[in-house]
Amino acid sequence: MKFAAIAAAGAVFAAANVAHAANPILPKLFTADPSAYVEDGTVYLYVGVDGASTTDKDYVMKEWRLYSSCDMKNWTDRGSPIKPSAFKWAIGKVDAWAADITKRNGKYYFYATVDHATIPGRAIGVAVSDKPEGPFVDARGSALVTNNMTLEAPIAWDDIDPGVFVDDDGQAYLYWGNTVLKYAKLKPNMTEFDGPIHTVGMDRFTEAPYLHKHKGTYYLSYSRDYPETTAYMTSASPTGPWQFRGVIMEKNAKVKTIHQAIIDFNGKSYIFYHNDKLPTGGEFRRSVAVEEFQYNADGTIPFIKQTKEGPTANPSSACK
Ligand code: FUB
Repeated sequence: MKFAAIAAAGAVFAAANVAHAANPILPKLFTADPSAYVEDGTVYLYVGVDGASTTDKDYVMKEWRLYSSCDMKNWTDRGSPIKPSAFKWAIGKVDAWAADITKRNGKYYFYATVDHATIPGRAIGVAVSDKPEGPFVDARGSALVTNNMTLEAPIAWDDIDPGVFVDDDGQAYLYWGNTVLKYAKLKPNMTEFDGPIHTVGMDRFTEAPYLHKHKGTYYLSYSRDYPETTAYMTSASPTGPWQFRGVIMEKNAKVKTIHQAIIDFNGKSYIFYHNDKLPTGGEFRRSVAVEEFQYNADGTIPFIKQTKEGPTANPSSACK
């Protein structure tokens, strides 16, 4: 091929991989449970793929996928960094439930909810990679959390939705849960707990705990009630005590879940979530969306409306 033809082919390929997004931001797939990680002026967005048909009555989640953006408007498909089958102890078929990622000591750790093959119920595994785009491999060869390790809620799905956070002093924490909120400290190897599993006594917690820090305050956001709204609490410490601060996003019209992730990127703040707004969307056919917001002067988070437009472009000069 001559240069012009190669360039044209490249442009077509690039266009095919980049979504110029209003909300929902990934219009070609049904996606859910966003987790976002920021590094080098780049936002890495990890989602579970909702593969259910319009008649399916449960989640059909065969893989997690990664998208990246330099401006919060254009999203590049980076493929699948890991599938649930990476966890050999899991059923590993349609169980790519919510996940979260962080970096520690130069490695990337991906905490994921899957179905355990031999211990009935959902479980949490941890996978590791040298790069945010993966590939990720099972870091333990066994589950980090299994359903029989926590007995406060008599359900098979109370050990789901890991939210991982590394504090400025290097200490890492894992929050997770459905119905009952739990957390534990992680050892520096990120694959073992350092001490006991704690529960956080609180009303109306459903799932999707997500811990982040902004200007010295710890924010623990989560899904509340069912159908879910997004609510949050704050504390001066990553382990509480927590002060309830209110609801920041209203429930969806059709889908009962909402699952948020909150980041700062290039001087602005954003919340990812999922809704049901792609055509034929619904309970098991969700779509990830994002909104920009500004913290109030006192550090509280305002109520955030879902929009069709999504954020305006915020190009990062640091993006690689
Ligand atoms: O995607 C499966 C489950 O639905 C997630 O683990 C929950 O957070 C809810 O979004």
